[in-house]
This record gives sequence, structure tokens and C-alpha cells, in this order.
Amino acid sequence: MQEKLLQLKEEALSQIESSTTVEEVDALRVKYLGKKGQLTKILKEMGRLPAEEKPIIGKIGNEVRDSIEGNLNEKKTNLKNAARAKKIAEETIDVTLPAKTKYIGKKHPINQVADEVAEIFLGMGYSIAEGPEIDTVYNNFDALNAPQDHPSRDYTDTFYISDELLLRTQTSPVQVRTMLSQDLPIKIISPGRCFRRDTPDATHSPMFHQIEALVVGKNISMANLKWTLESFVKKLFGEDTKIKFRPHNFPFTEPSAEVDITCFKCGGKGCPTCKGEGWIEILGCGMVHPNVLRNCGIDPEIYSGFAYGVGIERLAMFKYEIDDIRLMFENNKKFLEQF
Ligand code: 2NM
Repeated sequence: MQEKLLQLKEEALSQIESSTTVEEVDALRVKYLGKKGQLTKILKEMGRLPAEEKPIIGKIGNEVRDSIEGNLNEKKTNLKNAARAKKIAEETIDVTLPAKTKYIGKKHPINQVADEVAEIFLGMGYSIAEGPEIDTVYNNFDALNAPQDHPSRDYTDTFYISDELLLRTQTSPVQVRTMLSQDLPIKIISPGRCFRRDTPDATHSPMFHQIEALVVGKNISMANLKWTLESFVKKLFGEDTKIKFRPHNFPFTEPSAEVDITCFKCGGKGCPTCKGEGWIEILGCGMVHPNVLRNCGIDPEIYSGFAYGVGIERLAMFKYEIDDIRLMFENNKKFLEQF
């Protein structure tokens, strides 16, 4: 029996020694020391021994159990430590590696400029009005006093959806909708996409963006319009910017004007940006035509208003020195990252 115990001990210690995982060690514990384990089985046979041998074998049995137990615990600790050391080694951070960069997108140059312009007008107390990109021929042309034979109505200039519907050629139909539905006074800007049937080139795109503004109330004058636009261009292009009104013609305003500003690049001396002129055209404006007010249910004898419209792409091209409008619609990351 002594022989059996020592043999068992040797066998157990050698298996513990060669085990490589915590799970294996746990399995050996069950195999040797468990309730139905091999040591337990041998010790159960002790009952059959003569009385004088019992304490001797019992002592050896205890020693064997302690030895196996000790080896199991030690091995388990060693394996656990080794696994932990390996994990730590694998997770070591090499602080000299280049950092992983996250590409964060940014606002398109058109939206940067649109937001900048909107911010200026919000600061002057305007509200933002929005409307559909598909609107009625009535809201886009008729209400805006466009004569039946006005060239912009031609199907070669405008994208018609049907006889009554089209892709808006400007955001003015939003102003019409606002005048028809809101109480006076009105002080709004309408930013958004517009569509004209132009062949794309460096300065034309069949889809472009506009911000138009409309102020209607009592005693609204051309002087108010001029002050407003002067304040606007100084905020956008700098305090030294000067402004010039050139007579123009729009069906929806009377009088109408185009507005030039002194070139923000050369200050008016003449340079490539202003094509040697010293002036740059930046927007169209005018006093809302009495017919437009009437069409929108407003009495032109009591009320008056002014309106203006700026092309966002044009502003962005000046601001960022972009020489071809088409670049802004190609979604080329290399291009867009620059702004
Ligand atoms: C422009 C230029 C001049 C304009 C007129 C109106 C309305 F609805 F009041 F008649 N909205 N926008 C206007 C006037 C737009 O864009 C170059």
C-alpha cells in the first residue's frame, strides 16, 4: 500500500509538472484528490489494514496528499502568472508609433459661406424661411411679375416638371409663400438650392445656391436697403469695403440694382480677381414691385419692401479663390479638404 501511494505521488507530480494550462491542473486535482479521485480511492482501502499499520500509512497518505496539493497550487499560480505576463507583454503600447488619425469631415465650402451669410442676417434680426425646390409656375414666375414672354420662362432656361410645376429658378417663391401666409412686417432670408437649365462651364452650374432676403413693412425705403447691404458687405468682406449701386432690371423689383463692391483683394486698384476693374459684382436687389405685393395680398399703397439675392457659389469662389464652379460639385476630397 505504501508502494501504491508513492507510485501515485510520482505519477501525479510528473503529470502536474508537464501540464500547460490552468484547466489541465484543475482536471488533475479532480483526478487525484477529488471525491472519486485516485488518492481517495487508495485511502478508502486503509480500513482493511492491520491496526498497527494504519497510522503509518495514514501519515504517508497525508504527506502524499499535501505534496500533490502543494504542487497543484504552485503550478496553477505559475501558469496564471505566466498568462498574465504574456497578456501584459502583448498589450504593451509602443508610444513611438504614429497615432491613428481619425478623418473628421467638415462643412462644404458652399455651406461655410451660406452659414456665414445667414449668421450676419440672423444678427440683424432676420428669420430663416424655407420652401420646396419644386414649386409652382405661379409662385416662381407669375406672382413675381415675370411677363409671359420673359426669356427665363422658356423651357430651354427652366426645368419644367409639368405645365404647372418646375424646379425653382431662384428662392423668391419662398418669399411669395411667406407674404401669402404670414403677418406683416416680414423680415426673412431664404437660403437654398436653385435650378437653371445652363450648360455647365467655369461660372455656370444647372444647380446652385442662393440666399435671398425680403423685408416688407411700413416706410421701408431704398435708404434702408442701401444701409442693410452696406452693413452686410462690410461684415463679410471687411470694414473698408465700399459699395456701388448700378441700375438694373428685374421683373420683381422697381427700381432694381446690381451691387458692386470694391475688390477685397486689391482694394479697388485693379487686379486679376476683379479683372482689372477694381469692382466686383456680388448681388442683385431692388424695391419689391407693387404688382408683386398685390399678387401676395399686400396693399402697395400702405406697405413697401425691399429684396435682394446673392449667389453662394459666386461668393465662395471669391472667398476661396476657386476658379471653376464645377469643382464644388465633384466631391473630390483633395479639393474639399482645402477649405
Ligand atoms: C434678387 C434680386 C432682386 C427678390 C425679389 C423677391 C420678391 F419675392 F420679393 F419679389 N425676392 N427676391 C430679388 C430681387 C432677388 O436676386 C438676385
